[in-house]
Amino acid sequence: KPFHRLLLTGAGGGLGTVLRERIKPWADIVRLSDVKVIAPAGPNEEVMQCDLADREAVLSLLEGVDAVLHFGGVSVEEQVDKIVQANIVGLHHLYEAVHKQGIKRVIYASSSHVVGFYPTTQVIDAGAPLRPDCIYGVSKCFGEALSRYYYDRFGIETVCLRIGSSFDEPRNARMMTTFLAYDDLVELVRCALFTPRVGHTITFGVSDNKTKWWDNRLAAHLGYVPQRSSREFAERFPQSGEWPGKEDVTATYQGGPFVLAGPIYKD
Ligand code: 15L
Repeated sequence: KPFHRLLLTGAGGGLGTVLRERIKPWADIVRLSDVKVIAPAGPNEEVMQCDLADREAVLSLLEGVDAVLHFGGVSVEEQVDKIVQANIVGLHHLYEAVHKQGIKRVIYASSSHVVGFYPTTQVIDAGAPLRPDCIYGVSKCFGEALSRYYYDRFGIETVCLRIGSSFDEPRNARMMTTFLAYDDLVELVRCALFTPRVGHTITFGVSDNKTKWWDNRLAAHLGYVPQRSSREFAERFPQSGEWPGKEDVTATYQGGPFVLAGPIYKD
């Protein structure tokens, strides 16, 4: 198989669960980690419970690993402290360990919320200045910057996947534009992992939906061609033809409802 040992973090999350089943052909051993308890290891799997904020645990987690699919961390707007621990402190632990172990490539689950304050009337590419729409989005900007640094300084390659909305099907009108079908997610991860030279690449994770906010030409070298589309679900949200609705502030920005969250503190 192409890899001896692949690490998938966040293996108990929404996308981790999908990937766990689908990446098996790529490695002799898939190491799975999550902060919570997940289903026990099956054949050719290893399970290691790990809190990204725990430096020693992360250093051990990366031992013997050949490439990383980093889907761990906080994935929505949350208490600022939790986001900082997992997505900032924890991500630094991860890259420190990647460097120590001589690992050459990371696939980083970023998010479209790094640019969620762009209006829905605008099409942007990966060169557009960041406009995060929440603190969670800001933490993902940190991940894109940190991975850029580790490439420029140490030559560690990262593909940042600015994932739109990856679910079994679009859940609201906005997701008709941001939808990333699971099949396309797996294909995008495959392209990110197997393209020979990626340097530091930023790509939008989106299916071939009818409405487009994101131009992926700057990541054309990945060879990702989505096969699925939210068009398959067109009858579900017929009103999305009139998108964006003028009266709905969450339809004004690409980030949708995330733009309204505001920082969340403990007290
Ligand atoms: C994200 O970044 C979240 O991780 C996911 O749960 C979705 O809400 C998605 O964005 C989205 O914008 O739909």
